[in-house]
Amino acid sequence: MITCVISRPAVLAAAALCASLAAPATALAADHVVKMLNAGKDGSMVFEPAFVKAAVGDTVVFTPTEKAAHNSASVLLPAGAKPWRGAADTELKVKLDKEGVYLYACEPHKMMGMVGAIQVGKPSNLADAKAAAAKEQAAFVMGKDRYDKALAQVR
Ligand SMILES: [Cu+2]
Repeated sequence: MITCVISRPAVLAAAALCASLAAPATALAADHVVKMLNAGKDGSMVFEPAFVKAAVGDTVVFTPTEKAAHNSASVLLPAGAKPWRGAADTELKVKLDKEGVYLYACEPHKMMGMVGAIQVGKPSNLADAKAAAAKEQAAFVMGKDRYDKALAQVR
């Protein structure tokens, strides 16, 4: 015969857990971590993920997961957005205040296709972003389709 005995402290702990699970979710702005890697799913010298879909007020955290003088610098921005340029192998937080498409690159490895894109809200400047991406990619020695692959995910 099995007897189920729950002590009073255990019941209280269970009740507290249920209360915390039932608490309404607060609408906090999200952080999107983008790793800077020497090698990733898409090859060598990559941002991962190379495409982020975010909301206005969110933050992208460029993280030097692997070090090789990686940084993140903006290449194309929606109107009114502030350019950024991170230091080598250093975490950089970029707050996304404006709607649109953002292109960025790792300055030392841009020629190797170490680039990425961010979509915030409506991609109203997508045509400009595609044109700028095509121009940039033409000069790459490898990873010539990385901006295209990132921009193909814009919805
Ligand atoms: Cu790099």
